[in-house]
Amino acid sequence: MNDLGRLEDLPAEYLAELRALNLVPLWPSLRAVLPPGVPMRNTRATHWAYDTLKPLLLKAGKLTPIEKAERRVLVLANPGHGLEKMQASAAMYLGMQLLMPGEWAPSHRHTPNAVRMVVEGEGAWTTVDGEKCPMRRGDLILTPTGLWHEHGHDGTEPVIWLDVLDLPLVYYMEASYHINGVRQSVKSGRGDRAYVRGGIVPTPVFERSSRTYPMLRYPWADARAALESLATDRPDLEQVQVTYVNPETGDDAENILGFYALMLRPGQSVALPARSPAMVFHQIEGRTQVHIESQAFTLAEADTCCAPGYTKVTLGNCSESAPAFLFVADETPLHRKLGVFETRE
Ligand code: 1HN
Repeated sequence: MNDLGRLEDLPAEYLAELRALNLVPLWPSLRAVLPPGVPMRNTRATHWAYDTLKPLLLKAGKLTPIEKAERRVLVLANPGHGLEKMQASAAMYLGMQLLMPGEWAPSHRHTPNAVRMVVEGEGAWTTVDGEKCPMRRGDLILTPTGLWHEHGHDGTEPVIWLDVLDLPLVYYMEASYHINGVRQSVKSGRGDRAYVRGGIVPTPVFERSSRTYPMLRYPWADARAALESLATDRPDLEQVQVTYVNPETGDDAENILGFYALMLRPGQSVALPARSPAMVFHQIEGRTQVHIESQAFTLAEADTCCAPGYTKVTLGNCSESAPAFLFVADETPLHRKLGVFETRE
């Protein structure tokens, strides 16, 4: 590769003249913005252990009342991006949110898309677009772009969930904003019941469904059962994985990030090829040994980690007798829409 001219090679007065006119020479920076073969990535393989994070989140519950926080969240920030950027990867934001019994996180809507993966506790609910979604461990609840959402808690123990948003991307696009609302009135009808049988979907007789997002809650019991059925039906299948999709269109559940559940058979190890999107892994059940290039983490239950794009990842079930279950989020829908998605062997 030929060397290109450096900024220091140019006369200072010439550079000053350019700067005064808001002009910049490309060639000194060309290799930095367009590196050979593999992109520059700020995203670093990072592990957040739940047992170290949880006491600090509970402490936030004591230090900051919900009225002073609106959303009481500790952000899982990737040090490669700088902690203040609050990014897990280029397009993904992760946070652990705490709601105490009796608390209410008021209704609002915003341009970034969000999902919640429920980690711990009973009795909380999220109302999205008038649909009251109970929150139980392992459930995935969508709050897609523009839909009103609020959280409440009628139980007796703290409830904690993982938020995944495409906030870094939407913020970068200068398209991130929110609007505050009032308490929603709950409408009848629940997508998780109406769409409970894959392949058999409600057919409106009098009018077509006007909902862009017909299913907002994906119960863990159904996702887990789908994985177990798939593992039994396809003993040859190496990657026992399901995708959370819109049941009417078959497209990804949201526009920008992709969401999946993965089962590792007892003792199984799976090598994922290097793909362009960054990935997030959250342990729902069991323990998983994760290798991301030269780094290794053991994901215990409720632990979360992320891997940069263009990087091989190996997942190994630590148990020889029980399956392990993981929730996965990635940037695949975004990369496919932009035409930059690739897999490398
Ligand atoms: C948000 O609206 C929630 O509604 C959680 O629970 C985390 C992080 C950034 C921006 C909006 C929520 C968020 C958020």
